[in-house]
Amino acid sequence: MTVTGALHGADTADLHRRVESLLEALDVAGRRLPPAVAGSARESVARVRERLELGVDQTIVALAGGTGSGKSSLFNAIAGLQFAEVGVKRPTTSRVTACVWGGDGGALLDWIGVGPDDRIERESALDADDQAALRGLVLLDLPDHDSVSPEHREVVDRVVPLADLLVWVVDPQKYADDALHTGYLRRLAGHEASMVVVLNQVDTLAPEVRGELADDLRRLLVEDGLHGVGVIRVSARTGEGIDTVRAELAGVAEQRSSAARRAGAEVDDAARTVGDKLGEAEPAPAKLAVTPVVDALTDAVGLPAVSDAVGAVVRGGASSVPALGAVPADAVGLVRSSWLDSATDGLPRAWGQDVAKRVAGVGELRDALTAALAKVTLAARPSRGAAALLVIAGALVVLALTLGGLAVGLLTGGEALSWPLVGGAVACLVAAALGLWAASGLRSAAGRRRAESVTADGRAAVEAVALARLVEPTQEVVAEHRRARELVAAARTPAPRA
Ligand SMILES: Nc1nc2c(ncn2[C@@H]2O[C@H](COP(=O)(O)OP(=O)(O)O)[C@@H](O)[C@H]2O)c(=O)[nH]1
Ligand SMILES: [Mg+2]
Repeated sequence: MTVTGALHGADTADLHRRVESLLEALDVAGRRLPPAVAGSARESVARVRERLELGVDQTIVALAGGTGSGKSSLFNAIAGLQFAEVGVKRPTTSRVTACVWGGDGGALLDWIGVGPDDRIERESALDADDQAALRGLVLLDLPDHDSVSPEHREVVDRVVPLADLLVWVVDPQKYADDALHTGYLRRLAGHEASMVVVLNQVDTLAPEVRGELADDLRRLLVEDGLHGVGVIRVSARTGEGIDTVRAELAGVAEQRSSAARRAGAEVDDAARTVGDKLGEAEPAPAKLAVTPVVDALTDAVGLPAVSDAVGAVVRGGASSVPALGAVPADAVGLVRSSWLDSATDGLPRAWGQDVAKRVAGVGELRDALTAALAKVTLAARPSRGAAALLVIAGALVVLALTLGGLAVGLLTGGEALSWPLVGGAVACLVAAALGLWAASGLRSAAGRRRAESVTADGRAAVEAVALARLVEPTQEVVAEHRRARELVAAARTPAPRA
């Protein structure tokens, strides 16, 4: 991805991050996005990526103007170097000279078309402090705009729109030339915000006429339709006004480059278009709750009645073990469609359709429910504890009768009434009654427990099917929607500038 020599700083890195987020959102959303939207977002991504290869952290300032206005002299004065050739008529060449502060900007300069011998890097260890304000700046000395060669004008026309700031250099002799105004400046109307005009060679003017001339130039600019464009009085020869120009350039270097802003706007546009095709939020968790599904399905198969019947067998009130009814297809269909209604609420149509495709169909659901319910144990037999108590109570009654019989036998034999025998018989009867009472309590407790366990087993079987075949596939789609939405939001959010 990285192009050797390109100055890839924070703005470039942040735009890469945003582009990757958008691409991931496109991947996650996949076919659920309209193909035209996804396609145009991918085209934007490709364009932005291509531009990012050059890096967008550098700000470009271009010096433009007619032959002899002093562009090259100004270039040298700003750079503090004698690099651009002064007094050379550029109509003979379409070469652009560049000075780069803080990095060589290789890829960007290649792209602009600056030859290897026409670039210089500023900001050495010695003068780093001096030049730090211009870090990230690329200063270009353009071919003369008044060149007769269309090829050279082409260079100017191509580079001017790339510039974060266009410095138009005029001199006192030619600042009012009609060719300059009608041929060029008028075409720049609308770009005032990224433009400044330098009135150079003011050293050739008497101090008292400098202001007048600058006013006249301002008036002409307004006539050109260029409102509010700054005019800076400069002498590249004496250095007058150069600090003002440098301050202007430092202000530009500090800002985000227009390439970064354009790329950011393109990413934002594309991400917004994608985001418009997503829902604002996912369905609330309550809409994805499994309990209502389990309630409806267990009712449909008659689980409550079956649980009660199993309990009755344990209580001893019934003898046959009932079976769970077949799973009715219409009930399954109803449960499934109301699940889809609730779980896809607020999702865009394509996402809702995807949920419907991913969850089990009615037949599959019904088969799975039947299979799961078949494994629920419904076997039941009367409580053993209660049966044991009944046997003991029966034995106690027999014992009481025996003791009573003995007492009666003794009486009829003429003996006195045996109180210990009578007492024993009564005690056995009381114990037998207690045993019967305990047995009935035991039976109903066991019946209740068994009924509850059948209900729990039946619900668990239905819930397992509902989770695996309805809830989980739905949650996958919902999670993908959330991820896509968050990625789009990330693509639209630039990191704060340091
Ligand atoms: N007196 C004076 N001459 C200048 C000034 N700037 C440039 N020149 C001269 O104007 C001529 C053209 O300058 P140059 O920088 O080559 O202009 P360019 O064609 O726009 O690049 C050269 O002879 C320079 O020495 C200035 O501020 N004052
Ligand atoms: Mg020149």
